[in-house]
Amino acid sequence: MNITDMGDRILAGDRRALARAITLVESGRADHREQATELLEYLRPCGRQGLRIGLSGTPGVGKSTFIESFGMMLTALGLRVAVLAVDPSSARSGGSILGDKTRMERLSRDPMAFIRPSPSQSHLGGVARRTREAVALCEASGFDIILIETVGVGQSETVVAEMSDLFILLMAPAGGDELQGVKRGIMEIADIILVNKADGDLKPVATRTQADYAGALRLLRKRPQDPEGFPKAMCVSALEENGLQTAWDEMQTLSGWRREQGFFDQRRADQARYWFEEEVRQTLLAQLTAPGPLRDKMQALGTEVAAGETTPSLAAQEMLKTLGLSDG
Ligand SMILES: Nc1nc2c(ncn2[C@@H]2O[C@H](COP(=O)(O)OP(=O)(O)OP(=O)(O)O)[C@@H](O)[C@H]2O)c(=O)[nH]1
Ligand SMILES: [Mg+2]
Repeated sequence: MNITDMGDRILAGDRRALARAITLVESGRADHREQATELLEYLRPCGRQGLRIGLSGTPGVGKSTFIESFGMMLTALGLRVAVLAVDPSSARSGGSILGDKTRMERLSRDPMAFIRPSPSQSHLGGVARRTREAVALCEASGFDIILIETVGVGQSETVVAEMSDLFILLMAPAGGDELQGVKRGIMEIADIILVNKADGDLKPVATRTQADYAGALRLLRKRPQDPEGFPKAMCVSALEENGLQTAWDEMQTLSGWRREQGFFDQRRADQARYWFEEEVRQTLLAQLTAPGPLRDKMQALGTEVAAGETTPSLAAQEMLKTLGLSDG
């Protein structure tokens, strides 16, 4: 299929074309990269925007269950929902969502939904780019909501937050000790904390946990991009489908306010700049570490520095000169 054809089909909402295009952006082959770039450029002027919702939480907290019931609620409202994932580790074999298809059985059969397992392996930087491009493809294809899931085990939350309009943290009901274990940095990027499993025996614990998080959020520095009352913590039950409508209402309130105040577009602009800079950094770094004359030069200079034959600064200057750069 030629690129213009593929682009037109995506714009027309053809799911198979979308799936093929995502495969294209996931490919590492140079000719595929070129085609992917061409395709994304072809689609860019369409200007379609979805709401990008990042979702993170530790293994077992209920992300898949939540996406299934939240996604079903959204499609019932007439919204088209795409689900993508950023999987920080290849440890979970074969992509998380695919193994989860049973948990998202209804959603994966819903014609209003599109579920894409995370691209396997590779470093987080590569996965980040491919996911961003997949987001762009889903938007061009007319999806209203793009859910981007990640397991909360480290850096991947930041990666997902940097490509989301709203960042949702799913938490388990827990005692005070565990609450302390939540990294401050993660709390600081959360827009809404949802304490899941607020049902059955866990309900009282969930309510206390929610109050604890609400208290912790109030202690954080006020962010300009938040209206009164945000970020906030709420209880939900993904299993019993409780609190999902309220959570959606809050997400709309927040994104609506940010749109009106200009923070929504500002955030996307900042994110675009961030990813541009990140890509330059990563590409430079990749050139320095991939086998070749640049890496050889790095190693040779490193050996000289280690042997005391030159200083780190002088060697760095020489390396930058080799790259056609200088530190001024
Ligand atoms: N009681 C209760 N259990 C839930 C709820 N949501 C999920 N669970 C259960 O928690 C377990 C883990 O749920 P998942 O949805 O697979 O969690 P996950 O975050 O996707 O887990 P990973 O994919 O391993 O990171 C399952 O046994 C679910 O049935 C809930 O709202 N209430
Ligand atoms: Mg899961």
